[in-house]
Amino acid sequence: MFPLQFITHATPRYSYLEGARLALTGGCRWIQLRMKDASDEEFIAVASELIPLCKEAEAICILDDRVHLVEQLGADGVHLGLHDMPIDEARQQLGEQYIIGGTANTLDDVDHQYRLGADYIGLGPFRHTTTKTNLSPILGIEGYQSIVATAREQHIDIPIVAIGGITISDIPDIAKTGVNGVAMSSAILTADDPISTVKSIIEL
Ligand code: 3NM
Repeated sequence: MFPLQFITHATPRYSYLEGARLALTGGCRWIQLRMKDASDEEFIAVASELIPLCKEAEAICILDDRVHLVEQLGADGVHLGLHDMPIDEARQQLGEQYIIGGTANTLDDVDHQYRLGADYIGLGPFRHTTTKTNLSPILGIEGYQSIVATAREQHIDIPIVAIGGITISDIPDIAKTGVNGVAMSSAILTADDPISTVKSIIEL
């Protein structure tokens, strides 16, 4: 079983909440609520419905970026990009009981986020994606191979999750690079049957 994180994204077909609900129904047990351009008010409205659903499913719910809402909403933690609040500062605010993830695009970023105390790394992008703007350079399989191998040599002992434009057919090759899981959005939301797609990914 290869762990899957689902990243929310609003599409013409599904709202943030509908997408997350499909992922949970398919068996995904890690949802990152990402609503980049939304106001806190909009974010809180969705999170207030999503977090109870995650708790019922015994799934982790991580908020993208919004450290200030984690405790108020009862989320499990926060994911921080390279230009968001530094991980050590978020840790000071939230404490050890919350999960804090960090984005990385290079080995230096992985090392940096690890030293600041991240619990896991989202390393990407694997390939081009329109789900995120201001995308960093693409890593491809070779990028993961080299970054993961060097990180392990340097005893940077932290779960690394691949992200960015990943489709189900990429997963076997990505898994071989030594990453610990994948984070996906559009490949699930644009699938003919998102629920069975999630099931297949989890069974891989
Ligand atoms: N972060 P999709 S790529 C949220 O490279 C996010 O750090 C990325 O969605 C990074 O599976 C990305 O639709 C988008 O590409 C992931």
